Amino acid sequence: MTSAPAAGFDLATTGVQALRTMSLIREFERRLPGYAERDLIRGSTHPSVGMEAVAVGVSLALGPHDSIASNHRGHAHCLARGADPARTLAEIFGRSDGYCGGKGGSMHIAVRELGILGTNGIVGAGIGLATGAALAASLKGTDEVAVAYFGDGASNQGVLGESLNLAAIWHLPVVFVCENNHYAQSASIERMVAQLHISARGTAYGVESVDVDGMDVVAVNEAATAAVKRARAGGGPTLIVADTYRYLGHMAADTQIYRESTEVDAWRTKDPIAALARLLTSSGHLTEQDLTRIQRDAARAMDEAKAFAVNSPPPPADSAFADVYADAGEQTR
Ligand SMILES: Cc1ncc(C[n+]2csc(CCOP(=O)(O)OP(=O)(O)O)c2C)c(N)n1
Repeated sequence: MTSAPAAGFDLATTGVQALRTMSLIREFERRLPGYAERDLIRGSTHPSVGMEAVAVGVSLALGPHDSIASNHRGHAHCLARGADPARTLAEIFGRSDGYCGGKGGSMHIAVRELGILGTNGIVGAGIGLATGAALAASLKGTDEVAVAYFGDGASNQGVLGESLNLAAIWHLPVVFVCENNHYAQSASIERMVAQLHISARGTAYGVESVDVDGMDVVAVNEAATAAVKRARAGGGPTLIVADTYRYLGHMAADTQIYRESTEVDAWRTKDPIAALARLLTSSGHLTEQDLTRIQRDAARAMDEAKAFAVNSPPPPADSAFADVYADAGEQTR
């Protein structure tokens, strides 16, 4: 269920925008396994269908100069941050009009102008990158905030403890967002972690830590807004642990023998998009026709993105060694 918003989350504007973006992400992600089957995608992609409320709730709390460091399940983080679905899909297809010229693919999507430091195939690596971006902001004296997205599996990586500690002692403007979808690939969190309350790890390092319903975009946004406000004001880091679930397999080829379909069905009843749609219609902000139009817009955007991506050529062979190193003297953000 999506909670009734407190002051600050305006259903008419932010709520409708959240529904549109979540619907676009759902449409984008649910099409990926089919593209992989048709060999439009080489290598693995990790869809986040079911988890849309986290990326969107957090992104709506950010300003234009903030940055995010993402993980292997990162398309939603990019799209919620404002990445163009066509250029994102072209990157995933390995085409030259992709954000990284088609040479990065699903797990290396970086968009400097949007503060997207990159999706990342190394589990946990984005945590250190966001902490570094926050350190840079702090040293430069800007009010920029950095977000690290990572999973429950990544919470077992040592870099989280190191980053929580440094962020705490240096009051860094970083928000650690753990998307607890209950699985790390095929391993359930119960098999991998003795302390199931991941937020306790943040508390142990002296970091403000909160648990939030990750299927509730309003709740996520309220937690993220508070965390970003604190960070911007010099109040230091926050760990947000969002309880969520991925409906599809870890990646396209996943047979999912490690979980019961009844478990998936139970989580689907808490669907974050359906819940927000119900809230927006019951509160009179949208009609059933509006919902149909939003869904149709998302489908059309994806049809256009697919046409753009398939018509984009692969990067030319002689560009293989371009973009490997930054140009000398190039400014960093
Ligand atoms: C350092 C490292 N170890 C292992 C892997 C293999 N691997 C890829 S995704 C994944 C599971 C990560 O789980 P989690 O952090 O919970 O994110 P989720 O996939 O659930 O979104 C693993 C173990 C990797 N890519 N990098």
